[in-house]
Amino acid sequence: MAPGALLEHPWDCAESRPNKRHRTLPPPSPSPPPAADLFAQDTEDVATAVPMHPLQIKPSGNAYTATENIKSRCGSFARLPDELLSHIFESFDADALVRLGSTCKALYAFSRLDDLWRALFVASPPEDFVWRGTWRSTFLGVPQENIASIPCKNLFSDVLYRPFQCAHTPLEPFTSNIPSQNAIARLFDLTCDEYAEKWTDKPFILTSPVKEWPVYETWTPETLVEKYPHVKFRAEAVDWPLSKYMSYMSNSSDESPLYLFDRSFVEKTGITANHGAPNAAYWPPTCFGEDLFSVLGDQRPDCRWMIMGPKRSGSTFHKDPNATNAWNAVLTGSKYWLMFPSSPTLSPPPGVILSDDHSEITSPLSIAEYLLAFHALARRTPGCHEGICNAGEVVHVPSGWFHLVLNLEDSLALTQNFVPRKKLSDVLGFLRDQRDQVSGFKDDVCDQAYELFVERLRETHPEILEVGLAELERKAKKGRGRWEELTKVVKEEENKGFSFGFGGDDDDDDIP
Ligand SMILES: O=C(O)CCC(=O)C(=O)O
Ligand SMILES: [Fe+2]
Repeated sequence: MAPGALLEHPWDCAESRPNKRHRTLPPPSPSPPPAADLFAQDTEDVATAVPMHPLQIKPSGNAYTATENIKSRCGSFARLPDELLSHIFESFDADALVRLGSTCKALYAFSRLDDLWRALFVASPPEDFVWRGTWRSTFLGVPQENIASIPCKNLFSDVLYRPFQCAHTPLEPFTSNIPSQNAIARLFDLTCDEYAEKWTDKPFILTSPVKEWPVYETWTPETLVEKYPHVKFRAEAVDWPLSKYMSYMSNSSDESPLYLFDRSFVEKTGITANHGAPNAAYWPPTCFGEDLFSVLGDQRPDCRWMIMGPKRSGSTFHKDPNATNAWNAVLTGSKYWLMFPSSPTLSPPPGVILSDDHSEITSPLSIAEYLLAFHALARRTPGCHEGICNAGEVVHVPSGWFHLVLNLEDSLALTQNFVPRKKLSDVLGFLRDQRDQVSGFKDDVCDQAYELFVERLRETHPEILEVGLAELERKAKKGRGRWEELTKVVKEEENKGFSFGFGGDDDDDDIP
């Protein structure tokens, strides 16, 4: 049947194209349109491996060849695009969702979107609960085996199908066969001098230091849950006892799995993290040298986290805070890293949009969605670095680099952010000039972080501070020099009676 055959009611095709604000993929139609060629290779490889949707929902494109679309049977709601309908459902409470879901199959399918139930759970987490495999079952307190699954045949919706597809698309094709020119360097270890001279601005993986740590091979999700089953750890917006998080880890299929990211794990587990202490459980790889933020003592910004998550969890593209460098050590599992350098003259990674002041980074909502839409292009983009960090290895993230991280297996990792001597000027510049983006400090320090850091460095490391400030000044001059160079061309042209620079009556004095 021709695509037009279903258009008897204009609202039948209200959701003919996915347009969710952050969802950027073309429809997962049975045969991808030519515009999808950038990622057709990857998506074609994986599309066949996605299982049937449990409610038998199909992507929107299938409506073109179907004889019926059951969305047309949900009364006035049928007039609304799926996108809008799902937004409206976000404002309903559990009772309204259950009631609406019992009126017809299409609304039933909308009411089953598990992200709606995740949001309800997070907004008012029950004091006590049993994780039951989905957010809906957990929130309603109904065991999975008592939940009916009504087939919704002839329902075609990308809004409903897409999260399921992203949660079940195999991701290995994106993380394997890393082109040699993109591969992050793998090294046994580095000396402090080698790091300072050659590696401070580059990503690399060290294969040796983590294997010396007492927590390596003794800290695993299983040993931790045995020791600390009732200790609550932070996982995004919720604090869950570790035993609950572990049952979530082993039995869930969220598109973006809840990620445990706890900054107080040292205090909660009672380990010693001080370098040099006789009973230290781990320590920063020695090549990174002194962390200059340590001069701030307990006024330093948050700097260490324990990270745990199931396969397919991870971090979407971001830069680390306050222009710090970071290391990220895998204790169990493995992580795929995708990184890009950044500078005022470089474009952000494909699929990533920066606000004018660079304070906000927008990219597809989930890692799977990013990989499906942009990975092939990212891989071909100059500056792309990729690598896999296995258990017992540590990756170095240079200051200011964009990075996306995907757990290839259930993983446990420790990470720390630090200020190496070579990057002091960048951190000073960030604290001084991007005050509204400074983060991780306690509230009473945040506004004065630059002044406090300078004061402490002056007391403890005056020569290093001197060098850092001189470097900052040098960079500022270089920046001004470049601006003058650019505007000189305009002025020369103006003197000749012609201007292509800013047009009309623009006055250079107004330009900072
Ligand atoms: O292990 C991960 O998911 C990456 C963590 C990360 O990038 C960070 O802590 O900034
Ligand atoms: Fe990061």
